[in-house]
Amino acid sequence: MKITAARVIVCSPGRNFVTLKIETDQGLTGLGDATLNGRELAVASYLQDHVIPCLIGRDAHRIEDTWQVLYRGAYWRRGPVTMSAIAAVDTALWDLKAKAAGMPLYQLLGGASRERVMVYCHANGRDIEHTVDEVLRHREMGYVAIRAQSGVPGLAKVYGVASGDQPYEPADADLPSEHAWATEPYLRHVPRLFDAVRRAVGDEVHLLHDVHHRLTPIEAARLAKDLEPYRLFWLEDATPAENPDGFRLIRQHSTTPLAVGEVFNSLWDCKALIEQQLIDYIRATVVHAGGITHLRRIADLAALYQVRTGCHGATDLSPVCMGAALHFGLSVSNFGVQEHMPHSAETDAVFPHAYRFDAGYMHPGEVPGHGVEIDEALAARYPYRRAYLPVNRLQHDGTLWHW
Ligand code: CS2
Ligand code: MG
Repeated sequence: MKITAARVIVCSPGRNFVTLKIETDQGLTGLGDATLNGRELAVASYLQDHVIPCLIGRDAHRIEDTWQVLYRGAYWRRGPVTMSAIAAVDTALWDLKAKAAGMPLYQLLGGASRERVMVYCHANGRDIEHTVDEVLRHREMGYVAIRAQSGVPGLAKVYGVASGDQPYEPADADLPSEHAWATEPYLRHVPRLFDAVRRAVGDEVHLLHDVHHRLTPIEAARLAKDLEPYRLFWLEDATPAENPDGFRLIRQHSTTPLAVGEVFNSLWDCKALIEQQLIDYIRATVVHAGGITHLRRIADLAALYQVRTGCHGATDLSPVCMGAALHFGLSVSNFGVQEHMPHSAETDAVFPHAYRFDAGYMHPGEVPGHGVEIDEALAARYPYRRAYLPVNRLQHDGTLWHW
């Protein structure tokens, strides 16, 4: 099965997505997600200008060899742009191989290890009361794992919490907006939030929280310790992870499970944290961590240390990534949970998909391939719009704060 053509489709049905479509001489096409929030066009150019010319004429079945050629052959290894581009090719080739085999992708990954994939949702509120209501509302929708984030008294805007009634979108402006941050009110507020949420929802629901890398290691240790009574499923991105020793410090003080890795793009980002058992869940995902091929390697290393998967699944990862992640999640032995932040109706219309949600769980469907397609005519009606993630500055003096 020879690759005859490939193209990059950039569209913005509510938000920006970059999609790679590979065509073959068998008439089959494969799709891969290449979206890197806020840096979309860099990946589009990497694919268009540097990768696609190398793909034409290659055997689409040679997934591993193609991965190695793109990774090692570039000389310049790793990095989010490179790894998202490789991921798009890899995902499209797995899609093609599964279509050629007439099987859903999870069958090629070893078959199902479970009946369905547990997902967690986002319950965001302007204050504690509103967040409790949102947690209960999502519980009613059937979710068994719920991430709770709330506005913090004294802070005008908090990342991860929507303003007004609009659904939350991480990239909120065409130039980075600036949010004021203060650590002390946040550290006081979050335990109060989880006290209220746990009382309202009971013991049977998994509760999660995302710190978005805003704390120093010792502040993160304090929060992890203060949250112990509420028995979180995980505390995410408690401190930036470039230095794995920061997580050792948190570990020394708390038994709250830790998740990290949505910004990781390679096994090498995960290695020390996994091998030294400093984390419990690895959040690397298909699109940013080199595709299905590389994510399987990360999961296999994690399995040796009883670290489970918890793939990133925010709305800036396209339905193509979600479909691939669900096949991966259904098949991988050390699955933990999959993030589910539903896409807008516009996005879902551009990307028709076989995956489905049912009472807190998802299933990738039984369609050959990963089960996600793109309506190119509809996509063309939504041109790219520049959109950036915000930055944080300390409220009292304007110092740029983490991430
Ligand atoms: C978040 C995301 O889903 C998450 O856990 O951290 O909103 C993340 O900030 C965005 O995907 C960044 O693009
Ligand atoms: Mg996160």
